[in-house]
Amino acid sequence: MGVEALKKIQEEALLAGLGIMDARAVDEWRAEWLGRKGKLGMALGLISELTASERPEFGKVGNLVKETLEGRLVAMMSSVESVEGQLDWSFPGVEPKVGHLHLTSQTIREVQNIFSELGFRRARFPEVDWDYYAFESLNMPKDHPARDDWETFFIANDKGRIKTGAKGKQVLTPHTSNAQVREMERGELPIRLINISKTYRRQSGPRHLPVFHQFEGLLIDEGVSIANLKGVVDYFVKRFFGEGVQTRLRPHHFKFTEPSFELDISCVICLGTGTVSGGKCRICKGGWLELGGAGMVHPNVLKAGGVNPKKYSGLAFGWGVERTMIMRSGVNITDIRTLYKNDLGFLEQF
Ligand code: FA5
Repeated sequence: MGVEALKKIQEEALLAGLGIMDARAVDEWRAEWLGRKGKLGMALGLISELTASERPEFGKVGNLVKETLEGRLVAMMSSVESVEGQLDWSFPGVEPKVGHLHLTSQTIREVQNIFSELGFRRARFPEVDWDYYAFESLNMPKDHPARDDWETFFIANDKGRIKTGAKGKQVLTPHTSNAQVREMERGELPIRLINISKTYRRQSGPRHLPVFHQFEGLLIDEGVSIANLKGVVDYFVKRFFGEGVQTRLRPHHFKFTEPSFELDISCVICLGTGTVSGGKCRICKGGWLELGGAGMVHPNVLKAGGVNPKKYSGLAFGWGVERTMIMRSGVNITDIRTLYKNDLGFLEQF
């Protein structure tokens, strides 16, 4: 036993003291290193075994080590006191909150899964796109009044001017139909596509969101007919809303489909009867609910995408994710904007 052993004890004791945060551990540390039967005390007791010439040096180093460890003990005690003054270590812990996906994300996944059962591949396209893909290639020439229906947001440059390029103005996609020609341009046929994306319109109200989601289906192949359209929408509606729900194609007009339809489903609340407990159903108007637009892809749109309309035909549909999910829940959300108010009391129900 020599001075090196004392220095080693100091080093080990200081190391063992690192990170001590509570009074009991401080006390244990004190007993282990500075107590009467502690490691330093035991080592100092061995001085009697040293020669007379070794003892003065050993005694001097021993005192220094003792002072160092006592100084550390005082420091540990005061830091534990200040921490324990603020924290009650005996207090039960707080369980971390585990969240879940937002209702919209849940619905998007479900829609994607249902269409994948029919072989539709999910794709995404730019949400900041050119006028050409949002409108012009969809048989909606510049200044066509039908464009006003989409109430589009345009992107301005830093001088406040609308950004333009070779494919026209830059827009926030007002509908997911920009997927149509973009997908055709990839040059792979046949196409079975489901595009689920954010869409943007200058609208806000109880039934309108400025940012919402649509899902757009596109099927292009040889011999695609309205019967296929009815079959695809029927499959989705029965999987999503339930076996008993009926579909109806109602004539409508879109520039990019011919013929065009609005797709209605029988009301999930009154089961298509229009009445609940003898009174008028408060959800639907006469037994039907409007889901969204659909139709057979216009030959001009096929041509814009480089697809020969004499050989191929296609079906397309585009519906709002939020409106579709609200219809199913039967929850009478009187204001669609409730979905995005981050009200946990509301969101945790789903
Ligand atoms: C369209 O956007 C067409 N592109 C749909 C289409 C695609 C037709 C392919 C034919 C072929 P429309 O503007 O009707 O159509 O919008 C479709 C659906 O989006 C509506 O039925 C509604 O469910 C939803 N929607 C539209 N605007 C809003 C809004 N501001 N907030 C929430 N949902 C909306």
